Amino acid sequence: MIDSAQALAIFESMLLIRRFEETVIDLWATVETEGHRHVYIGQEAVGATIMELLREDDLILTTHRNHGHVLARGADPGRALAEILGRADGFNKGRGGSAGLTVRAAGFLATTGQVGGGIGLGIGAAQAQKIRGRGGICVTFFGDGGLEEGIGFEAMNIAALYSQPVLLVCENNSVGVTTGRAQNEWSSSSMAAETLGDIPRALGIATEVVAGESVTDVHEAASRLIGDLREGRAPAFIEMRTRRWPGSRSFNPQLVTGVTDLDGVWDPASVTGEHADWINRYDPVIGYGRDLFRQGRISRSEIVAMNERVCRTVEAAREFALASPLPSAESGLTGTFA
Ligand SMILES: Cc1ncc(C[n+]2csc(CCOP(=O)(O)OP(=O)(O)O)c2C)c(N)n1
Ligand SMILES: [Mg+2]
Repeated sequence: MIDSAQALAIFESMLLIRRFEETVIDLWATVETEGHRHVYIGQEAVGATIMELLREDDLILTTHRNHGHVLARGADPGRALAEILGRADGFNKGRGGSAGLTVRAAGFLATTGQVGGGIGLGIGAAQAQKIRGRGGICVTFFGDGGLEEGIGFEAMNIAALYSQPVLLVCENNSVGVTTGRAQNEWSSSSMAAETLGDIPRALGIATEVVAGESVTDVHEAASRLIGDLREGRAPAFIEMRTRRWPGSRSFNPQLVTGVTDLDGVWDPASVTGEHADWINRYDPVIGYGRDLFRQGRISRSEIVAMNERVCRTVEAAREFALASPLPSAESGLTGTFA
């Protein structure tokens, strides 16, 4: 069982991601900004739990759907939001934006919007950790779409051949090609393999499939595999199966489930409407809140206080990001080369 301090830290981190992403969607509708955004709603249990298990010297690679990973690692929400809005005070001076948000000081080697690219970069980082020999590992997060890319196969083969300390975290939020089409939804990958885990398994990589909305299941599998990696039993692959948040089914995220109502934690009957099934079965924030509440590890008033604290943090981040200027036109070529 996860100890209570760690459980509450994971829950607060998930709630922070949720409130942050709700704000991202709101700002997108109300403030003029460039580019697309991919939010982490529905996948919070994965990022928040894994980050809680990492050491400071571990290295991380992430994707276009990175906001949750960056926040769960403890990065400043104001600078993260400024980056998403393309502002000068963002972590990457506004040049990375939502899909390129990265924080070197927090161990993110890179964030790449090239689908599957982080798998290739991840094995390089893992090799560096192996040479250092201090038990550090690399975690590379990628979507189910990453496995369609040639680099994914090549990199996993090398990781297995060289026993590299890399945790390959495949966040599978796809509805599946056939069911997706039937429901007029967008599937993010089309694989010939019956399950995604068949691919790393064929290379002899330790492989697990986990219910990605369950902190308990993510924690159980990830803590065991990370322990194995640190002791040299490497590499490892986890398929985190989540049920795509209904707001991410269309190309542009929409807050179709509304601002998350935490009453659903202590009063399940209050969850009604078109998306009640997703909230009751697949919403990781409501689900973990219910677990902790039923176990008596957090009270209603403690959840309310936690939510107020998180909302204050996100409100301060919003003010900081909106007060930050756009990068100057003169700086347009800084950092580019030809
Ligand atoms: C190499 C490459 N091919 C295509 C794209 C266009 N693209 C952007 S997101 C995306 C789907 C990604 O699916 P997945 O990796 O499962 O991530 P999800 O958005 O579902 O979390 C694609 C194909 C890209 N960014 N990079
Ligand atoms: Mg996907």
